[in-house]
Amino acid sequence: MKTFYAATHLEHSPKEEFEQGRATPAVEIPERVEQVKRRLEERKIGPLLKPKTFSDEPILRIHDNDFVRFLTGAYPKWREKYWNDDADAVPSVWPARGLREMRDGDIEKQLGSYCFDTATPIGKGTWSAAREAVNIALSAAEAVHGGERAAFALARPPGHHASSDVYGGYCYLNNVAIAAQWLLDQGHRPAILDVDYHHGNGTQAIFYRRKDVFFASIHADPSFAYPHYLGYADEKGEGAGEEQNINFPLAKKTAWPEYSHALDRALKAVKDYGADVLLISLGLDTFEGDPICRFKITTEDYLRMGEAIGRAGLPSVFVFEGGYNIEHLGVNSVNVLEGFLGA
Ligand code: Q9C
Ligand code: ZN
Repeated sequence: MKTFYAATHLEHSPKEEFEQGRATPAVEIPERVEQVKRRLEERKIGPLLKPKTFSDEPILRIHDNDFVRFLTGAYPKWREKYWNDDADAVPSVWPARGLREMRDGDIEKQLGSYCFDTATPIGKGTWSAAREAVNIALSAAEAVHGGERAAFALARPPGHHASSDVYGGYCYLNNVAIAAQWLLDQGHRPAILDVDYHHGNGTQAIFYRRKDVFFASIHADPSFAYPHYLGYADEKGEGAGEEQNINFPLAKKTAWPEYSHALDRALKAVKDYGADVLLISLGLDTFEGDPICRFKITTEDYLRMGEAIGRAGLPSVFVFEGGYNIEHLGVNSVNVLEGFLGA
């Protein structure tokens, strides 16, 4: 299996995020992708390739122009305002009910308008890394479009929490949505399966009123887990997108028996939709040893997860998302790919 990788992500290296009332060490760090890269090399499952550079056009099929322009210039603008400080850009005030949403002007207004949490800092290397992650996802999509059975986009920052004009959850541009749209534009019928521990709220929002991209997500029930405000079972799509969205919110401590049941149902929905290409938002934060999540998926289970996805028999684009146990992340990720290849 071809993997696409670029070193650009190393420059996106957040030091801390803010949650539970305080600054905590960042978990979405460069070492994540480097661990997976090392494991891929160890297991020799295929070549590691540099991504091609795509134009902005595929990004603008998903994201608003003003949002992309904001992200491109946010860090310099922040630095200009806070020139005697070196902290990353994080919002501190939001246009909640009763306030006016104003996307232009002062960087503080823009941050609050475009970002939905305090966990997603913009630093010096953030934009170039997010932009390159899109190249990586598109290169993997292009490989599959060209006839490969599967490809792996080893990209960070992740993407599935970002919608057309809002970022958050360590995500800036929605890599998997951009790749799905690109495949659609080449004449495919794509479906997205999101197995990250957290609901893919950005991806869901992007395709919620559309019938041309199917979305299935298996995740921790948002009644207790991030992103809290989306990902419930009654969200089934709207308008033209009715019944084209399916959520499987699962309980704390979910282990393989219950997980695999949801996975089988999600894959059946993808098959019933008649997808001819599958994109997988591959988060490994369902792991029993993940530092910020609460599922009980084991290293062995990831082989079975890959096999189940492989049995669906669809050309597949794996796009890297979350997963924060650095030590086990390489083995767990590559187990999914090896399970897939063995199916
Ligand atoms: N106390 C991804 O996995 N913070 N994003 C959660 C829990 C944000 C996760 C707080 C989690 C974002 C791609
Ligand atoms: Zn996650």
